[in-house]
Amino acid sequence: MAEVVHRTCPLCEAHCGIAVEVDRDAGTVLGVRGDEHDVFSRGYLCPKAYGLKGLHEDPDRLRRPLRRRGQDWLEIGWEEALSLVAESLGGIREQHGADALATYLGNPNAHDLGSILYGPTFQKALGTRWRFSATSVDQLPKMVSSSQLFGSPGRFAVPDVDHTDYLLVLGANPLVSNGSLMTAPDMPGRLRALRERGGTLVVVDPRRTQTAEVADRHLFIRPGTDALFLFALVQTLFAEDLVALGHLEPFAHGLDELRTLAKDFAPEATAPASGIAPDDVRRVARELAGAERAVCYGRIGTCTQAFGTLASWLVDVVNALTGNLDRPGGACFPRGPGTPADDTPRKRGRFPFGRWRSRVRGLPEFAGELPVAALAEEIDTPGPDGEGVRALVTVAGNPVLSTPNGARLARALERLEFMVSVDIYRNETTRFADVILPPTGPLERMNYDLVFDTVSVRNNAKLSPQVFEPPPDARQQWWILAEIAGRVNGSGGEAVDDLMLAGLQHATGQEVDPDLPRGPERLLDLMLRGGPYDGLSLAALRDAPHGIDLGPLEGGRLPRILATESGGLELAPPLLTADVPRLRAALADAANGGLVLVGRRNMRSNNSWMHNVHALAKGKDRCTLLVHPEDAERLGLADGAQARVRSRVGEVVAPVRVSDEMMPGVVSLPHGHGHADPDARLAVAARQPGVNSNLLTDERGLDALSGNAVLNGIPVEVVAA
Ligand SMILES: Nc1nc2c(c(=O)[nH]1)N[C@H]1C(S)=C(S)[C@@H](COP(=O)(O)OP(=O)(O)OC[C@H]3O[C@@H](n4cnc5c(=O)[nH]c(N)nc54)[C@H](O)[C@@H]3O)O[C@H]1N2
Ligand SMILES: Nc1nc2c(c(=O)[nH]1)N[C@H]1C(S)=C(S)[C@@H](COP(=O)(O)OP(=O)(O)OC[C@H]3O[C@@H](n4cnc5c(=O)[nH]c(N)nc54)[C@H](O)[C@@H]3O)O[C@H]1N2
Ligand code: SF4
Ligand SMILES: [Mo]
Repeated sequence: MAEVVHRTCPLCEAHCGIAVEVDRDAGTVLGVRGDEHDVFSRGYLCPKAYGLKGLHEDPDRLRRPLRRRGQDWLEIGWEEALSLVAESLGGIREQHGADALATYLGNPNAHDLGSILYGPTFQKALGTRWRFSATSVDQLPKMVSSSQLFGSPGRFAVPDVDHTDYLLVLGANPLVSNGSLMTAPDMPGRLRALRERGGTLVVVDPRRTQTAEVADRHLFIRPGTDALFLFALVQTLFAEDLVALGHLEPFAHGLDELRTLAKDFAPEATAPASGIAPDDVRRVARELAGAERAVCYGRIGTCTQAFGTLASWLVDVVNALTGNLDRPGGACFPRGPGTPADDTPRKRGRFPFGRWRSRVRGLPEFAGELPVAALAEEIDTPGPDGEGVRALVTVAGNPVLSTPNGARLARALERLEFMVSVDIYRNETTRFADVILPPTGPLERMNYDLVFDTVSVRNNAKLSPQVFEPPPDARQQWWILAEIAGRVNGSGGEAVDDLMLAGLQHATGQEVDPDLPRGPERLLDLMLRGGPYDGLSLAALRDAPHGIDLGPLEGGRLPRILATESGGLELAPPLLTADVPRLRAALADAANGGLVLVGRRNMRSNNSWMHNVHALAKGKDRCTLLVHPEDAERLGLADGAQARVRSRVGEVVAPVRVSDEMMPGVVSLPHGHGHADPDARLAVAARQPGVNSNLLTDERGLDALSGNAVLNGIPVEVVAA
């Protein structure tokens, strides 16, 4: 019998409300529709949501633990698998110390409440400081910047797209990505509404993206130079006396220093490197200052580049200087339902950075983790006394396809003494594991988007019930993580769960509801009840299948929610300003004609892992190299012909698409492809494998300040193949 379950789509940050029609008896999905009653997404959906059916029914999706025996893979039971994992990890730790273990947590962890809650505990339980994640190929620079400006790495100023009059977008393509560090289902509708109320959209990108196509103006920028462009905006604001801090005035520090620093970055000085004409810079600065409500937003393109932290910082600085930080229609701080209330006493201080360093290259720790660009060398370069990573646990990550110099990482994984992957597929990374532990699929578990509540363009809360009862021999992700954490330390998953419960009861001042089962639900209930909204609880969310709207973003929350040492807003924090000389040196790097590579995303794919769903993967090859007509002619590349792309670390061959959507001198290749590994079990993806763009990105290329990988602006040579 057909039934409809309302929940959110867990595939991207937009977390749209969906109505999943199922035949429970058959265990099949009959259809996926947008939930028009969802308080936040109001029926919006992108094509990926239909992929949930394919994902649920995919015969390649793993359902039981796998153990590698030479060339073969055997299904084994959970008890055997978990004992093997605990013994192997425990044994290596005993012999070589905890730092012989490493962990890598990938992106889908952020979309699963179980992982969000139990992941950190699991990492701590292993005792290693060699913790890695997709953070350092993503938003790490923004976190470093936020930690210095606001005192907390997870405090993001989010563009109030629904109320702004002027939106400046750098290095993001929300019409395709559906937004990031900006949870906003239906970006097409929201941008349309902006234009309809007379607002202006300006996009700064080396490619005329789908978002740029609908914008009022698009400015090509040479990759890696956003910090120069943003500093030129800052210089103009000071020079033309347009700085107006508004309510930030009494507690904003560092204004004089900013003014002094900006002097070297006048629009004329930055134009040769950035490619953005001085008049265009001044116009944007004046418009930002003149608009009633304006906001600047930067994402992947501004983070995964050589000056990621400076660019991330200057985005917030521009918003502050124009009086748009912490004000409706500007950049606001969402009030996450599962976060502590504003009046909770907070620890103030200088946020620690570099408390330990990676062994081989000395890269700094941040918020308890090391840059993933260092993972391969920490495995393949043993120290004189045998130091180095010998065992790895990956959880929902595919670093062979998603981190720089994937070929070196693949070779390194082969050397490990032991590897375990918690993952739903045997893919380019997990195929190196000795054991793969598959959790339930996304429709077989409840969820709550704890992370995205803190970056939503509208405060809201929604619970996602599980759609299907998982099969009896399936295990939830939180349970697997708790079991490993417990067993390596001689206890079990329940002991870990009990400790977490005790910790959260203490932190929230709430008593657990004894009727709730073990696991994430009862922890979430504590957080909601102890959070900023009276009356919110698990039960309240259960009564609201289409979500609860908690109102628009608010302004005026600063300085209350700041956790800096001074208690103020630090506009020129020393850790960041110390990196400005490096940027000054880049002024001399005027575009020299060398080709550089950037990435892009595609509407029907999701990083590296939805390519095994036929409904999404079918159709034309999307893994193409975009080349500007002038470059194509100079290089002798014809549309549709194959090109060989080379960088310092590797080469790939990909079909060319000649298009003037590219800035001359810049080529674009999407990441997440390259599914030709014969040991992977991805039958559909293998039919149209594409190439791995991270065979070209260089593990040596880092944003020197944060250690984040440079995935855009890679120097390459392109020749006809
Ligand atoms: N060149 C280049 N590289 C990039 C980027 C870029 O723009 N350009 N973008 C970067 C960004 S922003 C990110 S976030 C990273 C992503 O990097 P990763 O997180 O390493 O990679 P994903 O492709 O998201 O892989 C997700 C993995 O999780 C598995 N999986 C999916 N759902 C679940 C689940 O519910 N549970 C478990 N246990 N496993 C699951 C999938 O099978 C897959 O193995 O890639 C980065 N890499
Ligand atoms: N369909 C789909 N949606 C996704 C994902 C997916 O893989 N597919 N991945 C999800 C994830 S994990 C994330 S983090 C988000 C990312 O979401 P977005 O940040 O919107 O990412 P992209 O669409 O890759 O857009 C990045 C843009 O930066 C540009 N760029 C490259 N280098 C530079 C530069 O130096 N300066 C400037 N100004 N621009 C530059 C590129 O041309 C590209 O247009 O998307 C999420 N949503
Ligand atoms: S935009 Fe698409 S993938 Fe993202 S949550 Fe909505 S339906 Fe899912
Ligand atoms: Mo990401």
